[in-house]
Amino acid sequence: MGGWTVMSRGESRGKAGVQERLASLTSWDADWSGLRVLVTGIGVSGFAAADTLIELGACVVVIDGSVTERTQAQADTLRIVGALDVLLGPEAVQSLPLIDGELPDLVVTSPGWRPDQAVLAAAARKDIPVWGDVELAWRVRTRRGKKTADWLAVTGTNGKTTTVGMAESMLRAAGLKAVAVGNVGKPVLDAIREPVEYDVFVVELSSFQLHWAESLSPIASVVLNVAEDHVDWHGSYASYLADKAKIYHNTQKAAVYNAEQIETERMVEEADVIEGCRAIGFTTTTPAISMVGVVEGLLVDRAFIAERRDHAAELASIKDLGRTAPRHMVANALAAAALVRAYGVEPVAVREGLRAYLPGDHRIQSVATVDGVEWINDSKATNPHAASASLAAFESVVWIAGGLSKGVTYDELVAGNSKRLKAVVLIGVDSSELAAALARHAANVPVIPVEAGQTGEDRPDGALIMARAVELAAEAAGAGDTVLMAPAAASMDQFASYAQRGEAFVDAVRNLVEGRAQSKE
Ligand code: UMA
Repeated sequence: MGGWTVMSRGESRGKAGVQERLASLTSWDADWSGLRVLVTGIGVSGFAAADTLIELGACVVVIDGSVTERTQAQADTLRIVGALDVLLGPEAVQSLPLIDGELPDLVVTSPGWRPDQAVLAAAARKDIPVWGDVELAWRVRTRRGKKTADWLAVTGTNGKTTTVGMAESMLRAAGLKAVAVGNVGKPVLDAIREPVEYDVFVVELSSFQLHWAESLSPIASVVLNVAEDHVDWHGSYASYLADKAKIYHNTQKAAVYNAEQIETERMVEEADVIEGCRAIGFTTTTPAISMVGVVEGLLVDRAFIAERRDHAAELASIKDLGRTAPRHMVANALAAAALVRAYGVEPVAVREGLRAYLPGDHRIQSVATVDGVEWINDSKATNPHAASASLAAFESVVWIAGGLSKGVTYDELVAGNSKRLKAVVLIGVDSSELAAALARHAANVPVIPVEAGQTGEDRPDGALIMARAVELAAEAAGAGDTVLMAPAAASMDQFASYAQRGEAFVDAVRNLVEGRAQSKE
């Protein structure tokens, strides 16, 4: 072919053309047809993203590294509804697939996929934009003939799920149609596609989801707290913080920060917010102006009332939070209150919402008291910061801990709580980091390892491991002690999820209670 070559369609359209097209995709009614999209992951969020894109008329290919009954069933469904292709297995996630003979215009990724994963790294090299499912959700949130829900956004190392639950409850008490979505478990895209006309989404955002989000502009947003977590995914603690800080970007009315954690205030100071957006602090002590806080057992507002210079409005009492309200629960309630107050919710609905809020299982859940020993399930404590908040609530603890450590350090956690520890029962396939921290800072506390017991095909039997851990903890504990299962680590080395780890603990404790009752008969 003398002197010239045939350009593929992708090339002829050119990168600038694709970028321009992507920039125009800011509503459900935009022209998504024929857009070549690669969706990575076929879990909860990948499925929702692929399903949405197919509905929008895009050409969708989905890839996932694992071949299980679940992924195969999801793949079958997506093929039926119109996915161009679904590729499963380790080889499917090694390189960028072609869609209709060309490279994808866009990648929409599931949050669990690390940026250095082979396909995502290849997309970066080829300058192919990568969005998360939440970025996609933001872009399709408006739809002709349907109400557009406002967004209140929540992130933080710990307390996200509680805070979105509390805010949802407060908004509902105010008569609004509200739902908690995002990392809490229900993809935002699912809520958007429901026939319900929601007023508000309370969106829980993980650092992973924030990493892949660019254009969100919530009415109010909060970083509850920050502590070392997910360092392996982000590459460093600094990158983790930078991704968390993105939540404040383009916030419209209130950027809410933790007045007891300077890092969160700095994030607000540095954020590029919408003009007129206010910085609002929350504190578990007396609030300064433009803060919500606590005065004599009452949750009060010095931010959203006209007389805030010398007055505070009562929102609720700490007692409205239930029997035991540790400090971090009060902090979560205040953060939720700040978000909904920024949205115009009246104080009375804050109180009613808190009273109606039922915290989920696996969060400092009292399971039983047997022979003077209280058994607590805090399987949700998947990092040192959460476990530390939990340990701080008890005097003398037999601590069940360990698991997948996510590259964090345990020195501060162990050193700060060594006085409360009576014994430690160690679970986890490799809990050597935690064991080493215990040896350094709590040398005289007995550490009792539970052998992994390779009983399953490729996963140890979680139920057996937990039953053994509970047995060993029962031997170590005496009247007045608390057995606290707050592992400070993720569960996936021995259990399917933190929920399953918690259920295994609850079952084992119940078996213990029944066994003791029978032996007394
Ligand atoms: N996969 C690969 N290759 C990879 C990684 C994953 O093929 O390198 C595949 C898996 O085989 C699986 C799918 O991708 O089929 C899973 O994707 P995912 O890990 O992103 O999980 P989803 O099922 O889409 O769930 C995600 C969140 N998971 C994570 O961020 C890890 C859920 O948060 C969230 O509820 C859901 O989207 C809806 O938004 C869970 C979580 O653990 C609860 N979050 C972390 C936390 O809270 O600390 C951030």
